[in-house]
Amino acid sequence: MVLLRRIPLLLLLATLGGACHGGTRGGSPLFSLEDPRGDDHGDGELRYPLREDMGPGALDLLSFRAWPESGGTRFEATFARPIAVPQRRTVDSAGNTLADLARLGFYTFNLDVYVDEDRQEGSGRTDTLPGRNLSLAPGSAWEKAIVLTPRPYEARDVLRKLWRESALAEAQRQQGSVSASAVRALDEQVERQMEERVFFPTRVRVFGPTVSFFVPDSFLGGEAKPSWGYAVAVTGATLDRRVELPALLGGVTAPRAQGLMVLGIGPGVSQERFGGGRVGGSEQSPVVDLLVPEGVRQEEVLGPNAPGWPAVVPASPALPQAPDAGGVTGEGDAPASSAPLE
Ligand SMILES: [Ca+2]
Ligand SMILES: [Ca+2]
Repeated sequence: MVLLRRIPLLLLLATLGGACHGGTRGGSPLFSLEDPRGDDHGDGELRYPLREDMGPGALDLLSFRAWPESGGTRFEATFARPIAVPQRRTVDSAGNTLADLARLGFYTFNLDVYVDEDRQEGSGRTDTLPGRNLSLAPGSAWEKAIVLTPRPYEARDVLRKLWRESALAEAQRQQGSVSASAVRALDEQVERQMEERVFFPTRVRVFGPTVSFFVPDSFLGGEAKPSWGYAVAVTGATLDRRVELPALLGGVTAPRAQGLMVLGIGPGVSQERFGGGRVGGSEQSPVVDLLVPEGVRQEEVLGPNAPGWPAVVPASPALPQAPDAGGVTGEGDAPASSAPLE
């Protein structure tokens, strides 16, 4: 399947030359953001797990772009190294192969994109998805989240469950007990948030170091605008949905915070998670790489005294994009973002 996908891409590349990017149609990008090479180290000390398929560079985001496509927007992320392809080796007792579990053509990472459409302080959410342990700055509160993950349908189910649990826990904390009808109302509220706010792409292409994914206008309310804020983060992905059962002993301990398909971080080194984590303190963010605006340091945003994470606005006044986004000049080479260059 991968091979079949590549053939038309190569033809397109040959035909359109520099005008074509990673399998999208020709033309100018809606916007283009760059991220430094070699900063796939979280707060500066994060280390990759001891795994052959995930070494330095694997989750190092270099660029994030958006292209117009019929009925929506095609986003494109490029990493420093080719994306690991799911192999046909058995990975669980049911006989599933990695390729069975990760059908979209990648399995090592999640890419979260939090979109601040109105850029109004106090409008939107500042939390991130479970397990990212990161908060947006108040001025970057998001309306929409796009979550590119290897198992989108499973991820959706897990997010629904986690959001329901946290809504119920919060209601219990405030009211003591919660009636059946109130539980139903909470579930409906969570369902609305899932529908309106979160999108899990399933039209995905992987090509070398680049992954592209389609997001329909019906979700974003139109094509992606350079005047919106984008907060983009890369995490390591997990494929299973094992549920921890901390309450078996004693039944009163609070459940450990669970993540959404996310590989955690801890001190030392490990095959199971990222290493180099801090000892003590609150839950550390396992984010490996993220975009920050000029003047903001990724290592601080992911550090122990994390300030709120500000989104990047591609058309920020500091570095305005060319007014004619549909022009032919600079095709495939849109002005760099306000993100710091190397
Ligand atoms: Ca990077
Ligand atoms: Ca970065």
